[in-house]
Amino acid sequence: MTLTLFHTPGTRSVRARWVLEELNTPHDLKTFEYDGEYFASDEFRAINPMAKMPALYDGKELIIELIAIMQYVLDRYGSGQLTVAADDPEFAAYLQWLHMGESGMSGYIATSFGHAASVDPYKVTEAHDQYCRYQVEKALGMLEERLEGRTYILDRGFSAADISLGYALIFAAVCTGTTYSDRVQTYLSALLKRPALQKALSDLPQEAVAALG
Ligand SMILES: N[C@@H](CCC(=O)N[C@@H](CS)C(=O)NCC(=O)O)C(=O)O
Repeated sequence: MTLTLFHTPGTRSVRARWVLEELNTPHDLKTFEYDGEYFASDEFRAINPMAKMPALYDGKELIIELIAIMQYVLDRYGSGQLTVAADDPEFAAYLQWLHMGESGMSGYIATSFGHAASVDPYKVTEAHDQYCRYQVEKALGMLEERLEGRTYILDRGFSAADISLGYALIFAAVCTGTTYSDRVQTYLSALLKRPALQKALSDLPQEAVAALG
């Protein structure tokens, strides 16, 4: 087996698991509970020099940025599934929402989550926390508009952009107590019905997963 995913339940690596499951791509899964001290150790930094999850190895090749991991798996192993070609009319929307889930949402959600945990070095100022929450609120407003008349973010149906966004919605609900409009909640509930996502969340307490809708 060439692909090895280093994963911590509930973290961004859920997206990597989800895409691998959607594509049915064989991989070896190495699961670690979150442990800041261990992640900072030389042993773990030999796996991921950034001391974070996720990390994907393809043989000796290491990829650590989540969206890059998704793109790598899609382009190398996906045979065009769940992605959009550059000459397709939905290409711009695809890229936009693929990245919105991480850069426009998860990064801010992670800051607010770390702040709420009140642990150094993740504590920020109240003003910065409010700023992060406001960024997520704006992204949710755009999502609300985009989902009018759509089940998934693209007209063609489910894509990797939904994986990016779906995880951001789960992350915000679980870690910052964010609640959603009926339309966004309906979208999240449709994503939660996907067997590949259920598998990617199977190592979390199932009451918490059920509470997501
Ligand atoms: N930009 C990275 C962020 C990765 C990241 O921050 N991962 C979190 C888990 S979701 C982590 O391992 N945090 C540990 C830490 O920052 O100490 C990506 O998109 O993969």
